[in-house]
Amino acid sequence: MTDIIRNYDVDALVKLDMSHHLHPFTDHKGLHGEGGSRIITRADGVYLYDGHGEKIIDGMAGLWCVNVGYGRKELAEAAYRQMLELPYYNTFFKTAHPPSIELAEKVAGKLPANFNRVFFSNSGSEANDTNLRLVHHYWQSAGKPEKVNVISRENAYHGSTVAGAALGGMAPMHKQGGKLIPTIHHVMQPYPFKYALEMDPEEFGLKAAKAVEEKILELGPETVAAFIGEPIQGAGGVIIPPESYWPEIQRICREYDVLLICDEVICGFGRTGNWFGLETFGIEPDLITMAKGLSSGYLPIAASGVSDKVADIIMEKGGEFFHGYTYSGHPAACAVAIANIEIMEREKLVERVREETAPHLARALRRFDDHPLVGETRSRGLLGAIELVQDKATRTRFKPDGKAGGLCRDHFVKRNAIMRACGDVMVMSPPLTITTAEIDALLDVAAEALDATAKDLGVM
Ligand code: PXG
Repeated sequence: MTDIIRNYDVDALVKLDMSHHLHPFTDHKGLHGEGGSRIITRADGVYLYDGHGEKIIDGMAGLWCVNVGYGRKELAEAAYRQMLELPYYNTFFKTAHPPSIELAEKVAGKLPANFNRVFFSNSGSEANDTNLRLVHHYWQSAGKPEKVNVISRENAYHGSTVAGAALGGMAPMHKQGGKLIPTIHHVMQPYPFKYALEMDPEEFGLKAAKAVEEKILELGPETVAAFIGEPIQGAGGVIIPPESYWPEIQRICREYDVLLICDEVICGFGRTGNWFGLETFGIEPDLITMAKGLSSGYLPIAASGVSDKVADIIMEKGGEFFHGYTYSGHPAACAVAIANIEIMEREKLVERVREETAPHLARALRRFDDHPLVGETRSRGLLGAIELVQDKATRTRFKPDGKAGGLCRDHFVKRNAIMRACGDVMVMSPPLTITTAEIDALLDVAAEALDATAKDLGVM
């Protein structure tokens, strides 16, 4: 528990927020119309507290990131000690500092054996920018500069910088930005619930992977540089691919000499019951994107994992990689990330997810299978989803898209619980420290929220 509990003038803060603060992914007209933001003032374990002292169970670990839970003094102390010793120095121009070196070694030790190097940045978006730049640098170093095209999936989320948004497959983001990067292309996502009503899911998994092969052939394999994918698509709605999907993607990338980028921003650091989602699905990537769980969100830090295949060519060829951020490998953020990984190791959080809480969540979600609003529940590790539909048999959605999800999310909020609505999919991604009893408590709220939503929609 935190020692400092301040009292805030919540109403004044809400007004100031509306006057001066622009929020990410927000319709400000709508927000102001509803009276402004909820002010979160502190947190502990899996609970948040708002300015009125309400206790809220956080089924999203912030934004899929607070893996070790809130209130970890050890992480605050790691930052404090590092700031006193060396608050900042850069890692450009032939310098480094102990935390950046120690963290690079620690992260490389968690990655597959053919990954020995990491490049630091400050967010998942930046790490994906870095990976895209590394892809181009690699192919130029390898003497194949014509390999420039990158393939991603529809509804993927890879960040919000220009490269992040272009790599992602979020149609509304693309509409606001025009065609952001013309060498980035999108194919169908491996989303059986949406696309495989009358098809065997494993057969569908192969079909979705084949879409990548078709795109490679359409563009010309000699022009295709990389494929990027999240092991499980998070912000797209916790889309868990059939088992057949990733092995086939792997085969295709090898056959056409296409680099595979595994975006582990959500799946990494224990979320799927392994240190990385690539272990859960048997993926063997060339580049890995990490952020969020790397520091459990206590300070911003992200990293690109670089395989020997990529690093060796770049190093053999030589020449400067004209890329980096002022805060690449920030000492305090690195110190926190090291302490965060140590907590995960000491408390065996990955094992706990795999052996205890993930199987519990999978079982517990089944209670909703017969609910009139629920088309499917699914989970892997501590990523869970509940699909909301108007018609269970045909999987028809309510109109307009997102209405049912929005109503359901609001019923959660009213009950002091957080699950996120991705359109009409309710998703959860709680801290990895959540107990089975806390999972049950969250799902008890889900039961009430689903019933209330069904009533709103005239289904119950
Ligand atoms: N890749 C993946 C797979 C992500 O989920 C990013 C990259 C970008 O990370 P940064 O640190 O630049 O935000 C993400 C981030 C949501 C939501 O509403 C999801 C993310 C970020 C913000 C909101 O589900 N994912």
